Order: sequence, then C-alpha cells, then structure tokens
Amino acid sequence: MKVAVVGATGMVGEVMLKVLAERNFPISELLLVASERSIGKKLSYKDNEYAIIGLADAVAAKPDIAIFSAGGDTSLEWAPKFAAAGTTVVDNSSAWRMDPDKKLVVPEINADTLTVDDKIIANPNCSTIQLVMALAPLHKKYQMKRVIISTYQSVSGTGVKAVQQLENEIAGVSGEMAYPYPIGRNALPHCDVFLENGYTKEEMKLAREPQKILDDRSFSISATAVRIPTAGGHSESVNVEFNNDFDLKEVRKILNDTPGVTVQDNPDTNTYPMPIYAHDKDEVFVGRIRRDETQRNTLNMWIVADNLRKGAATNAVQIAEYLVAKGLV
Ligand code: A2P
Ligand code: 11C
Repeated sequence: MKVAVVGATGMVGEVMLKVLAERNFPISELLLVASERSIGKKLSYKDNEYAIIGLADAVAAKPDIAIFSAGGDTSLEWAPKFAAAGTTVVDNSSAWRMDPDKKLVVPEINADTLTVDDKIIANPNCSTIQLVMALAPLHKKYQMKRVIISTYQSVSGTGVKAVQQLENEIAGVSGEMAYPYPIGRNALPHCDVFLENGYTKEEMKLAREPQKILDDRSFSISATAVRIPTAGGHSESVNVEFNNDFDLKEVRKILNDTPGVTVQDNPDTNTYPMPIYAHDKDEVFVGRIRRDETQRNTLNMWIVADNLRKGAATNAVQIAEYLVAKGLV
C-alpha cells in the first residue's frame, strides 16, 4: 500500500507511525505530510528517514490510504481532494464524524458497514472509542436506556502545548499556557470549546457519537468532561441503566470475552484500571464493576484507555487494516 500520514509531526502522528511499524502495516511507499512549516524536515520510520512533504504533493502522489490527524480545518479542506484522487481517507479529526454520508467506525463494532465507496471514514473521538468498546457488548445483551458519564481526561488529548504546560508547572518554570488556568493540582471541567447549550463540544461528542456508531437512538448519554493533570490516558466513570437486568458475573464475562477489552477488577488486591498502566497499550481497561444500589438494572464501572492509541492512532490503523484485509482499497 502507498500510505500517507497527514499530521506526521504531531502528537497523534508520532503514535500513528509507531503503531503502523509495530503492526507491520503493509507499506510499499510512505508519504509523511505536515504543514508548510515542516516541509523538508526528516522523520524516521522503521530504519529509514523520510522528508516531510506538503499536502498538494501528497494528493498528486495518489496514495491508496491517507490517515489524517492534522486538525479539523485541514481535514475539511484536504480530505475531499484526496478522495477525488482515489485515496481512501481515515480521518481522526471531528470534521466528518457527524456527517450523515460518512461512516464513524470502531472496527470491533461496525467495520462491517464499510464499502469500497467509503472514501472518507471518520475515526471517533478518543473518549467515545473507549466508552463504546465497553458499552457495545453490554448493550447487545441488556439494551441500554441511559448512560451518565464523567471523564477524567489526559492533557495529551489537548496536544503538545498542554503536555508542556503540565511539565512546566511540575518543574516550577513559567511558559506558554494551553489552558485558561493551571492544570497541575487542578481539575478543569472544560474539554474542547463551550457550546450554546452550556455543554462543551467534548461532552456533545460523547452524547452523540455512540448513537451513530451503534446505529441506535434508543438510548441517551449525558456527559461531563473534565481535564486532569495526567498524561497516560483518559479515565471515565460510567453509570449505565439498562432495560433488562444483568448478572455481575455475566457482565464481567461479556467484557472479558470482548476483543480489545480487558477487565481489571479486584478490590481485594486494589486492582483497577489506571492511566499509568493503560499508557502505551491498545486495550480498553474496565474495572470497579458494581451494581448501582439506588436504581434498578443499573451498573457502575470505570473505563481507562490510552487516548493516543486506541483513542486515536490504533483505531485509525485498525480501520486501514480492515480496508486492506477486505480488499476495499
Ligand atoms: P506541523 O508540525 O508542520 O505544524 P498536534 O495535534 O500535535 O498539534 O499536530 C498537528 C499536526 O497537524 C502536525 O503534524 C502539524 O504539522 C499538522 N498540521 C497542522 N496544520 C496543518 C496544515 N495546515 N497542513 C498540514 N498539516 C498541518
Ligand atoms: C481531548 N478528545 O482529549 C480530545 C482530543 O475531537 O478529536 C481529540 C479531539 C477530537 O480533548
């Protein structure tokens, strides 16, 4: 495959290259793409060095697949140009996710909806991916009615500037601020921008994307998204009301049997998912699985995943792998 990585110099781009190499993605030619500022800079992939090229040159090269993680504006402008040249785009930005003509894909859940005509495929938001990975198998069995979620999100979700802000604060040096407030020793109930309804854009992604991925509007999700001073992954406290009753042992078994999900849940040994362990892993970790004693058919759980891997790069590469395996590119 001739593969372009758009946004190769960014935080997700770097992990994208790592994941492509680790999984030995079949690459015959690799195009590393970034902004004008980076053209000519060198990046390495496996044992070779590649010079960064610009978007126009990348489109002209007609790659089979372009994996984008260069922000929504770049995707809105350039993904259609790649698609018109015959390239299949897997886009990690929020630009196309809710477009009714584009598929929003978590491979373990809905890759089978993809066809050769899908030229721009959207990768869901990081906090959505880990949430639906745990919810999908339970929804299938018990049918969700309502989900209440609070997130505890890593600064790596905001980008390099935010990771630097946290590091500067820890080191006690001043520097550029990615957030309106200090993030060290703090918790900001503010991920992405505020919308007119009083929710943040991140909260609305959590509310809407799962319905599209599961192709089901029979359940609702209410979210509060919070940024905390951690770097390894996003954590989520999730309360799910089902239409049908469940058995806790069966819930654990369903989750454990779900590819890509690992249960870490043993109060006797203080075993529960944490970002420090999820960091650099592809699995979605679920723990603190317990019945909500205040309401019928309701479950509480804690979900953690590396937001740059399963939440972004790994999910995008898995989509690309599916396209190759099924001969869709
Ligand atoms: P560059 O490094 O040249 O700015 P992050 O999410 O970590 O900020 O990274 C964003 C990625 O998207 C970087 O690789 C960045 O390249 C790239 N990017 C940003 N704006 C553009 C653009 N207008 N055209 C192409 N790539 C872009
Ligand atoms: C965060 N979820 O952690 C974001 C980062 O819509 O793809 C990714 C933003 C997006 O703030």
